[in-house]
Amino acid sequence: MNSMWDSLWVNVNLATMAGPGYGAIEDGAIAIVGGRIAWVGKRSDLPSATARETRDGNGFWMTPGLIDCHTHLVFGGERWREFALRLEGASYEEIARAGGGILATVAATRAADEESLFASAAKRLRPFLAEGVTTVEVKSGYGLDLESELKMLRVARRLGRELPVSVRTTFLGAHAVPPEYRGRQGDYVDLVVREMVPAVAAEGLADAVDAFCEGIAFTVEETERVFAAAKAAGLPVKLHADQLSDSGAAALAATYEALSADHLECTTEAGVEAMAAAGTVAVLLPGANYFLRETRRPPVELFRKHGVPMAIASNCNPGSSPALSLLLMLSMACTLFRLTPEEALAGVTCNAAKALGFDDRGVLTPGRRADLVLWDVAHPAELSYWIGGNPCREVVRSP
Ligand code: DI6
Repeated sequence: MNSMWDSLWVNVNLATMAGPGYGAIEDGAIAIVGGRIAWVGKRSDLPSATARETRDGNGFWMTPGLIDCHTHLVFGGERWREFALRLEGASYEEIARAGGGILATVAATRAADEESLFASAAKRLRPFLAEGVTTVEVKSGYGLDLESELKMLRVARRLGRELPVSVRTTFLGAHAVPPEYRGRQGDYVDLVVREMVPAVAAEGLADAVDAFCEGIAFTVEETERVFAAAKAAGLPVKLHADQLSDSGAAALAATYEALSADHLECTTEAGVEAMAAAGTVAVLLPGANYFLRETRRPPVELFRKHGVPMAIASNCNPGSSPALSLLLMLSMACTLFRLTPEEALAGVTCNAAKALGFDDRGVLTPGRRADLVLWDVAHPAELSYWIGGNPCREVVRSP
């Protein structure tokens, strides 16, 4: 063989995430052509192709670029006062019902211009990028009127153009009922369904549609209307499901072949079975569990039993998870939810890719995007082990 590779990494251990045991290849090599992985294997099996550039991995571990598949990164203001109130005993729901919570952030986001929303979101995004995140999902849902929702989605798209990260956007108009529709929830759902979903789809600003199906948010029937509108607009769906109570939301998500159902602290076995049958990914958000001091846990044993893939995400948002570290979420997924370190890493690579509908990333195999991270660790389990610190030494991102 005499083909030419753009670059070749040697002296590197690979956690390919394509197979059990991290899909590990010790003393491996990985070659890149045109931003795609061209060859992966043992260094001893390297074919005799030449490379324009050969890189020494220093004996470190390499993983796929990390994927944060559930964030609310774009928002105005912050909510540290609520944190203090909750520490004094107020519940998340009580604060929301009193007009705080999501609606407080809606007011701040509506008031903010696009430039300042971009600046604050970019500031929050940078620590993720420094930790090897190469793909991030960003939701709207703090605008709750058409113009403000479009503004959030435009800012999210701009993050992907101006920072070294792929951005997937999700329209979350059904996140809360805005103040001007108080007492007229059905009218607001009409607005979401008739105007917002079609407009967002027409402008090409959303890759998926999400909703918050919960006692303090939208009912199963209202969520179904939003999902039907999404399907009509040709957009896949995701769902904030069973976070604070079991409303059968996970099963609803499965009925609509949702890419993912997220949170799931209160999901029952029937919901898990439905997700398994539909191929819906369970996105677990340990940051919210920790920050809200929630004691219920997502049914991890049932996800394993029924073969539902589990992803992990930061859920970065000002109210329930002001998290700026995806690696910390790996640690929390293990300590709080009892995932294994291998499951946690799969949760931010191959399974997070599935949760976003990607089949071109999340594993190190030929043909996939060359989104790669080099870590100064002796074993990939260390990525879930350290609390704080950042062993990321280099990020390679496919253009
Ligand atoms: N569940 C959450 O944890 C976030 N959204 C949702 O539906 C919280 C958003 C917030 O409190 O601002």
